[in-house]
Parts: sequence; structure tokens; C-alpha cells
Amino acid sequence: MYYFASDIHLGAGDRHTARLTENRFCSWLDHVSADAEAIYLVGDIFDFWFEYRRVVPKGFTRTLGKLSELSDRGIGIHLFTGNHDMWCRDYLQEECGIHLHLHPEEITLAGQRLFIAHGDNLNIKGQPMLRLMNAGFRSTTVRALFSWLVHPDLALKFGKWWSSKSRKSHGSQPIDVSHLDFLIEYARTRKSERTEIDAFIFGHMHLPHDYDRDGLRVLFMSDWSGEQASYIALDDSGQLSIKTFDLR
Ligand SMILES: [Mn+2]
Repeated sequence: MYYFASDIHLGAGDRHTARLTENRFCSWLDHVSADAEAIYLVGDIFDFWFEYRRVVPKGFTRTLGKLSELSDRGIGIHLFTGNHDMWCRDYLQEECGIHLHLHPEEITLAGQRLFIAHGDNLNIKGQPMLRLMNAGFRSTTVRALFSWLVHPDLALKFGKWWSSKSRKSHGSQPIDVSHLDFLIEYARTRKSERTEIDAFIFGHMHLPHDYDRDGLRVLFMSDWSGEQASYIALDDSGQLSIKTFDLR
């Protein structure tokens, strides 16, 4: 079995909320580790992560310990970065044995050709401000300057503020499936060029959905702030399905 989850946003909210989310996520990792070949974490696992060469953010010890334990047991742990946690260096790889994916990727699992991406920075051609901001966030020069010039305490304080602002602006109005259209359109275009892709897996929109029409399959996962989280399971026969994990 292969499992996919995204948008846990570890560290979001007050101390109590953040701990609760982390405990739930670790329970889920325990749950799926029973038969997981590999676990794919598809972005925004951390609400904010900025790694210096020799400094990493405080916290997340239960998660990092659990991921290390599973990877030591031989379960592949893959992390795709999202718009909240793209500033990873080598710590998660070297300390926890996590395979890091900094860009969308096509991967074949259980005979299925999957396109896996967090979902930010895709299909944003008509949005110059967003493109500029994304380019700035991803620039290695900006990042190097930031880590040389900004003390980690200040960087993390700023990051936490920015992350909560970003989440609130996204979460201010309820979204429905029509908000997923831009990623479904992205998938449709991509599939027309790469017909061998069987399914697309996205996070980012915090809305679970299984789009399956005219030979195009696009699956989305929820965030983990409600009473249920949804994740994706891929069984050994190549069947993909969205499953829910009760968080109460
Ligand atoms: Mn998110």
C-alpha cells in the first residue's frame, strides 16, 4: 500500500491546537505504517519551516521521531515541499531519512503513473503578482541573503506570522469544488502532452475531491484542521481512493 497526505500545517494555531494536530498526525502515521510500502507527504506538512545551514525550527519532535522510526523500519518517507515549507535543506534527509522532492514529479507506483505536486505555483500564468512572489520565495539568492542577514528567532517569528496570515486569507471564505478548476485544467493540459499519466495528486486547496471524467483522474486531499482528515490510498492492484481518518 502507498499513502498520501498533505496540509497538516504542523505548528499552526496555539500550543494546544498544534499539539493536538501533531498527535493526530502521528496516530495516522502509526495507522498506515501497518501495511505501508511508502508514505508521500504532499506539501505544507509544516505550517512554517525555514532551515539554516546549522539551525532548524524548534518543535515537531514527535513527528520527526515517528518519521525517522518508520524510515528506519524500511518504509519510504517522501516529502514534497509546499508553499509553507519549501525552505528545506538537508536536515530532514540526513537526520530522518526522508526523501525530499522540491518540485512536482511523475512517479510510477503499483503500476500507476502518478503526477504528484502540492499544487501551488501551477497554472498561475495570468497572475503576475503571484508569479513574482513565488519567484522571490524560490530564489536561492533571496534565500541565501535572508539566512545570512536575518537572525533565526526573527525569521521564525516572521514566518509564523506570515503563515497564519496566509492560512487566514485562504480560509476566510468557504471553498467549493469550482475552486479546484484551475488545477484540474492544469492536469488536463498536462495529460494531453503526457498521455501516460494515470492520475494527478494534489494538496494545497484543503478540499478533498476525486475528479474522474473523460479519462482524467485528479485527486485532492483535505487539511487536518476539522474533525476528519482525508488521505489517499493506493493499493497493490493500482486502485486509488480517498479515505478519511477520524481525528476526534
Ligand atoms: Mn496548505
